[in-house]
Amino acid sequence: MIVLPALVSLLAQTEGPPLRPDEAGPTKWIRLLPDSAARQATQIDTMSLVFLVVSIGVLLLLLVLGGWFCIRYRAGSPASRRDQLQKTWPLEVTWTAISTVVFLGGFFWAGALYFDLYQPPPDALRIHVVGKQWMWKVQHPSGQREIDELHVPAGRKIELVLTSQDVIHSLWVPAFRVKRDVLPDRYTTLWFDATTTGRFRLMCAEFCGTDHSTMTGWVHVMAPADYERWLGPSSPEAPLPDRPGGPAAPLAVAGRGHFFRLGCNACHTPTARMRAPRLDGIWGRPVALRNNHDVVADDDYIRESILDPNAKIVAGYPAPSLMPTYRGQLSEDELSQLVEFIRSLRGGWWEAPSYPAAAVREEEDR
Ligand code: HEC
Ligand SMILES: [Cu+2]
Repeated sequence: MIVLPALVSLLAQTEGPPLRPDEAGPTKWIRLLPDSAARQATQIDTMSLVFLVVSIGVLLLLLVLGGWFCIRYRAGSPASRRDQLQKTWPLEVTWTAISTVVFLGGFFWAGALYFDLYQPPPDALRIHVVGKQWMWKVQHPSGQREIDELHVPAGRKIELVLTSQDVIHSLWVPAFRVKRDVLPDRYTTLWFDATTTGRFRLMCAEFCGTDHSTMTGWVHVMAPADYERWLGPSSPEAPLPDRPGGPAAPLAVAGRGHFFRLGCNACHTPTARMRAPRLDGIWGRPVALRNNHDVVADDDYIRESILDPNAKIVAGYPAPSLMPTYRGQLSEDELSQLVEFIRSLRGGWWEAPSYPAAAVREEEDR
């Protein structure tokens, strides 16, 4: 019966100041769960607690009844064995119905939570994260970069767009109760709604080589005003990304730099001479393919179109594709920037100097 003391300490946890791993001080009780610092965390904890209580209830009922019958009807006991209950329909139907409702209820509850966790809301702030042996590289929409640190505003939906530049990793933030595999050659996403400001561990949860255990960092959840201050002024006038010493260019502006550097503009600008599909407005929309299927233009589709143009050819264009592959010509970071550029075209084509800071802000506010 190890669960009972555990349950007590779990309940006790909700009182008192939250203890952080980096905070020294006497531990008042055994900590079963890490901090709970996101809306998702509260939902998941509540659900786990209810499942735990229901399971313990059923367990206790069976144990008590089983034990009681063992003793009362042991061999040689004088207990009467005459009035045996016959099968009754009302009883059968009642207990079957109750357990069905309880367990199906749990199924739908967990299912709803699962779908919520796996569907980032469209108005989330998108931050790109690349895992590599053995660090996390972060790019904010306004161009700021950091390593093994992730600054986010509290009270704002955050979507992390994840990919790996080598092996499989997994990003885990225990205080948010979210974890997602980070895979090479595709994007996965993870989203959360941080509620509490503070510093919380983030780590790799998939053994990824010798120094896997050092692949950790911190999520800093800041008050929105502090986050704005932390971002600092972004400079959309700097069209060259990563100019040494220069201010960070917004991701989409950096991506636009690659678009011209790699010559995508020869085919894909609205005024280009070559025949190629327009990229403005495709984001999030279904694209009709040559093989009569439809595919929604999301991060993964754009990524695949760039690295492997023949994988999915747009309807009305010849196979093999006229578009060359760009595999090996872009780092993961640059690819994220290019994808963000194409995403930024969802509201229409824009020219470099006309991409104002206001648009970046608006993008972040959405
Ligand atoms: C030689 C002309 C050419 C160049 C250069 C070129 N593309 Fe393409 N691109 C095409 C053609 C033609 C298609 C349609 C056929 C296909 O799906 O492969 C296409 C399709 C695409 C699609 C899918 C569009 C849709 O409507 O679904 C994307 C995204 C894309 N290209 C991005 C890029 C990017 C980014 C670059 C630069 C790194 C680039 N292209 C360079 C010709 C080109
Ligand atoms: Cu890892």
